[in-house]
Amino acid sequence: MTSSDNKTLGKRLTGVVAGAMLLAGSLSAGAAVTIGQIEDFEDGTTGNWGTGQPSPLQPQNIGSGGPAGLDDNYLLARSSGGAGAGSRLVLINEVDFTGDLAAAGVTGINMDVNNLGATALSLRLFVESAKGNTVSTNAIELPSGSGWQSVAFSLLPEDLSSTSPLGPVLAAVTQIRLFHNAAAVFPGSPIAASLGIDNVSAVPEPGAKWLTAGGLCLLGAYAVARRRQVAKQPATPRH
Ligand SMILES: [Ca+2]
Ligand SMILES: [Ca+2]
Repeated sequence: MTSSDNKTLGKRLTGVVAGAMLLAGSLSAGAAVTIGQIEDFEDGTTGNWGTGQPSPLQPQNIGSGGPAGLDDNYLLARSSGGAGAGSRLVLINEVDFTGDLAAAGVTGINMDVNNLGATALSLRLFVESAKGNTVSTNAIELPSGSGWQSVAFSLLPEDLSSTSPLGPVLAAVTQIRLFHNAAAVFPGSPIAASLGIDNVSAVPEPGAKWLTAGGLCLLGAYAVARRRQVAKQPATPRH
């Protein structure tokens, strides 16, 4: 082997190791929440959303009629009202929004929702961890026949109600639930409901927005400075 061969081999090995590390990183990241992940239900599955108890009304993937219309799959969740399994509207996900939300920079979950039932819904998120739980302080009110609406569930501390310290809860999330209740407590009250959801995504921390805002402030300051500089110059007569 020449020295040049050795160098080439070294580069190849470095590439292989780097590739393996990237793969390992992406595999472990796949197990927890990541910014930008989106569930559009186009694979025909329920996208890891289910009901907690043996409900006779299991969520269903509907092949058409999502926000984009024809051929846009969405998930249909139903509840019966009354009592027993299936009486409450709830969708549980134990896969896609787990782990350290704070470390992942996730501070909200956005989705499209459509109230296909006859009763108005008060939608909230319930976040569960081994260190306690938390729930949306304010509901997203969705009237009957709402059509598809894009809604944002905030996971910022100021938008959550919790008896447990929020830090540890959001650092070790084991599942989230989308549910209906007029009050900020889980579980919700029984209701006969029919709810479509689609395009469920994890959204980034406002830190990113603050950065943008900071950048805009700098730009604004620069613009003001420029205007002042321009103003100091003798006015050009208009013709
Ligand atoms: Ca879809
Ligand atoms: Ca489709």
